[in-house]
Amino acid sequence: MVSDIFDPDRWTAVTDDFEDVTYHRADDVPAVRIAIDRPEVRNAFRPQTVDELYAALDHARQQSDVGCVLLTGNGPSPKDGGWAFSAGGDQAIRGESGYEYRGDEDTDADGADTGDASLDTDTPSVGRLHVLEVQRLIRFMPKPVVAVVPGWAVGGGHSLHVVCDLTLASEEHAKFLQTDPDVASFDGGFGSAYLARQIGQKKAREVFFLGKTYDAAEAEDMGMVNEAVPHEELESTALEWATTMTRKSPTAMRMLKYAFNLVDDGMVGQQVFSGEATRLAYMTDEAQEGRDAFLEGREPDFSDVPWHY
Ligand code: S0N
Repeated sequence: MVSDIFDPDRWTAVTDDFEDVTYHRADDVPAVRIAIDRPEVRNAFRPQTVDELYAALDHARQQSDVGCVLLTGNGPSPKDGGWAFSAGGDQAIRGESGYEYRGDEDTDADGADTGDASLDTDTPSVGRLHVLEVQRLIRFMPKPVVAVVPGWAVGGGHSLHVVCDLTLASEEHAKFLQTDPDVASFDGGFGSAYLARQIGQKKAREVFFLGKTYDAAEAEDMGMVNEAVPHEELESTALEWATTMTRKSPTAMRMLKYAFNLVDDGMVGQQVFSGEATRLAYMTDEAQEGRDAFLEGREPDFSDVPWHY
């Protein structure tokens, strides 16, 4: 079961190939729903989860008829009925230099190293925090990504909601907690610095240094959640948001997202914003005259182009 607040009549699976992630496309809205599907461990992510998240997000990025991504966690847990967006990195398989394995090929069912993967060419020999690649994909996604938080958002799971463009939370079950320093981990990027942009330096330091748990209403007051809604309305509200956003100008939405990013993203932000501006410029007669002049071996004639003011 995906989730008991998920309406199967409104969605079609994009793929059934993933083990840790479900990926659906809405039938009546140009939006997709990508969900971590490990409710029995509060949707903690192992490397395979991160790989599948990345693959689904990258697929969604490339769909020119998809204008919004909903990122969530399936639930409730079959063990105890608990809900989660994500409890971050799966601590059961964390190695000495990070999350070391990809796939199941050299681990047993519990993730323990069985030592029989010496010739695996796609298994990195050093740990790497490739969930940061997922964060960057969300950050640079040319369409809004909404974190739909049905329960716990903790550690690296908290960072994932922070980096999303908007956060919608379950009034009854959403809980926000940073345990990074408890498990000797630290997201010094978007998870903390961008969080401080959202809720201020003092509050962001409190989130990490005191490790308090905040409910949806508190998180909304702090400015890291856009809205808290009754649990049973979470998925339908997310689809309403997707409907609203996907009716707007795709170009304006993309340029606005990159403009919001630009102030914090330095030269990379400038590069991304400028790349989109160049794409728009290429559509003008002026750009086509420049191209044609080169191809025809003549000087370009920009004399008809106004110097806008
Ligand atoms: C989420 C918590 C608060 C839920 O508590 P609750 O409701 O009492 O449930 P539990 O009984 O504790 O949990 C239910 C079952 O789920 C398992 N489980 C929960 N979280 C994890 C986890 N992270 N890894 C593995 N298993 C998990 C429980 O063990 C339990 O299983 P059973 O039923 O078999 O006993 C509570 O569970 C909690 O505090 N969880 C741990 C949260 C945590 O510390 N997460 C890791 C934080 N660190 C990271 O995420 C790494 C970050 C990272 O890699 C990074 C570094 C630098 C830059 C970026 C990142 C990044 O990832 O973003």
